[in-house]
Amino acid sequence: MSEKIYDVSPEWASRAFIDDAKYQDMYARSVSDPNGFWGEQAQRIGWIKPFTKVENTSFAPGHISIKWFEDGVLNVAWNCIDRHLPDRAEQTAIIWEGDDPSDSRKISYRELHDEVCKFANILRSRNVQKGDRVTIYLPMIPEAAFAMLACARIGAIHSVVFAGFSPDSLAQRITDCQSKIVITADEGLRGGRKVPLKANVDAALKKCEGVDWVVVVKRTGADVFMDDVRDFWYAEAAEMVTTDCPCEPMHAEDPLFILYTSGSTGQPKGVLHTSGGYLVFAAMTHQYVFDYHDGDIYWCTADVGWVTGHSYILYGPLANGATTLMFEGVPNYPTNSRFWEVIDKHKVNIFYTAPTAIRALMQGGDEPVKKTSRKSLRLLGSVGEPINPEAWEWYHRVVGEDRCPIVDTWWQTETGGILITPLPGATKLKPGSATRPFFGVVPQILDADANVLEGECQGNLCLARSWPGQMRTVYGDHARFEQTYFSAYPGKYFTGDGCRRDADGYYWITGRVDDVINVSGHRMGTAEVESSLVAHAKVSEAAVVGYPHDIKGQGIYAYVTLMDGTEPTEELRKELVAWVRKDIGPIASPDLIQFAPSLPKTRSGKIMRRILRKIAEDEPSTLGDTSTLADPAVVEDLVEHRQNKR
Ligand code: 6R9
Repeated sequence: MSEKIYDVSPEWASRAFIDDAKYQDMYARSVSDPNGFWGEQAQRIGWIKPFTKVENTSFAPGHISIKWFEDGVLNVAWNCIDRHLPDRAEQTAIIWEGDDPSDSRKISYRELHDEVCKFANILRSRNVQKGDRVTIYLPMIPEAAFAMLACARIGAIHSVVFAGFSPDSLAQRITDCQSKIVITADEGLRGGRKVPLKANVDAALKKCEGVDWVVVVKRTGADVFMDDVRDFWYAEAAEMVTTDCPCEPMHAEDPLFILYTSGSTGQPKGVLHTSGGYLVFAAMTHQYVFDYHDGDIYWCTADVGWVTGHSYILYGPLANGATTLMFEGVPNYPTNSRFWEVIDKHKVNIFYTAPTAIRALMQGGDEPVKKTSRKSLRLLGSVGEPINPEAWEWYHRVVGEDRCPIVDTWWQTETGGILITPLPGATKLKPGSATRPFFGVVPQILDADANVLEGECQGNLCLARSWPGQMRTVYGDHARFEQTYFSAYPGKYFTGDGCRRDADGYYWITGRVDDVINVSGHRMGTAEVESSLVAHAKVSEAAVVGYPHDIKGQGIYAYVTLMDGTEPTEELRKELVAWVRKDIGPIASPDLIQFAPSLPKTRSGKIMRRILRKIAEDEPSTLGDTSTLADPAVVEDLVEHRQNKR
């Protein structure tokens, strides 16, 4: 681990909202008087009816219940748009930068209001009502933001499905939340390549029922199939509606959105977030972590299909009246300089991206960065996976020219917003550490026997109490919520992450300790990839683990046992990769497949993943205890035929 420490510069300590003394004070108050603290923080947003109660939460086994500001009434879209109209109607709300560098657009708060109202009226005209679910399968175009805010405006619950997911994955998510309407585009455009979104929706809808309407946004102008009854063009519908759409008053605990995320077992879970607490938390973290001041240009490179896009492209920034940049493209198109060119083009001050992108760009050397100015940059951020100190140093030295602090923000889909992070005016930085807890966050590190460890230690990361942005339930399955997050360590929320705390009380996230792998910052359940593989006629058994990958952080390593009599050929290997890619989506494609005559199992038939992980990581000397194996010879064969990293 890196031992370097970067002090807070005097300029940062004085310009930032929070310096170290203020952090200490506010943190102490946030844990000693959470009701007072959060009651005050909640005043940062507008309430139609003020709340009288702040926290009402329980992590008690059998009674998991999370409510914040529960008798308050608000509307999230009003807070993100209408509230700003008196002061900043002409200010840019969204800068949209297209895949093609010549394609960009600025949307003011007034235009955002009009577009969102039109979209909301289209939904209302199709009988979408408060509480109905709306599936959004869109590329990174402004209409994705309009659609999400339109749902929030009328109280519908959006479920955004990342546009890289396959028809089957989309169908599964539509079915789980019973959406009656799907919003998509003719095609997406990324890195010069087209993605057949409408065709994917058509394929998905062959596998699920109950969808009455498909709204299609024109992006590329491709000639796509349109069902006479079910499908209609967004632009045509938008001509029939007005730009006036009253906001639905919502209770703080009314759902805002569902976002599907992978876990250690079974199919992806619908993480449910509600209105009041989520918005307060997204807005507050956005302001303090990025030290967002009026007039700043802020860019988060995530996709709106992930939680980072929800909280830190859309809801947090817009609740703060910010200018937020939305980027349709990829870091290396048309060249490796694209990110830095966009920063110069739009004078970006705050830039938030993922370690996988940093590592990929770092491989291209310093020149593509150095040929750009980046003088507008003031702060850098990282999210999605642990950032290795080498990538951190490069990001700091080359991209930020030693002048921009880096906020390494740890959080999850489930947490709604950032929980462990430096604050740029308050926290000394250590490359690779997410540093200290945000206000109201009480991390604990536990050992396997559920002992809470003190001081310097390493173990499993739990959160001892609730915060307003916490997920409320798994959509339609509260028992699964309790089982997944509250059963390993009763009375605490278990994150699924391993963590070390150093002598300064800094937290170092070491990665997932469950059967979730983090590929390029995207979560993938090993069980999902396994069930896709075994669905192939030639596969008898499969076990999937993660292994260290230079760019992606983790790669997907699949051990596959074939049906008797099937030849393990290169061709079949390719076929299986393509199979999973088609079944789940490109992010789930195995990087390496090892054909295994059999898998290491205990005498009771359990696959010993610990051993498979060690082999994939090329650490056969640390296999540990193999005495419980039914057939120890299996391991030798696996070690001998281990696939090499590409
Ligand atoms: C926001 C987001 C969550 C998982 C999380 C952890 C990993 C995220 C991290 C990080 C180390 C960071 N993770 N940020 N690990 N340092 N700064 O990524 O949500 O897609 O749900 O993933 O990502 O393992 O548990 P999500």
